[in-house]
Amino acid sequence: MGIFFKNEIMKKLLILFAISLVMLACGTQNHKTESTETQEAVETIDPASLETIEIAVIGMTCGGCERTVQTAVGNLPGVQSVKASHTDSTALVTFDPGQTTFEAMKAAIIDKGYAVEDYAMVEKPQ
Ligand SMILES: [Cu+2]
Repeated sequence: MGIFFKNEIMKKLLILFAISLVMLACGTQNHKTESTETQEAVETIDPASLETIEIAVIGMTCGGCERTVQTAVGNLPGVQSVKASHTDSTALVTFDPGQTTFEAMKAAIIDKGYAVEDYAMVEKPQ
């Protein structure tokens, strides 16, 4: 019990030491990191309001095409996940309908050189 207790104190001292090192490192770099901190926008998505649609995307021929579509749609606000498939010619998108629309996704996909036919709602798992 006594040894265990000592180890716990050592562990806490080491953690404190590590924390103070990190704080020192941060303190010396503050003037450099401040300009990039604005990127961290807080995006709040209510899981209950999410919808999933399957978009018919024409023209994808490989994994690279899938990634292009996924990135284009994924960059839209409120999009939680995108799974594109060139074999099925689909993109499965889960998103907050309060923040983006099918029309916005369609425009983003067309902008990358693919065609969009239509979309279908995907039932939420209950
Ligand atoms: Cu491709």
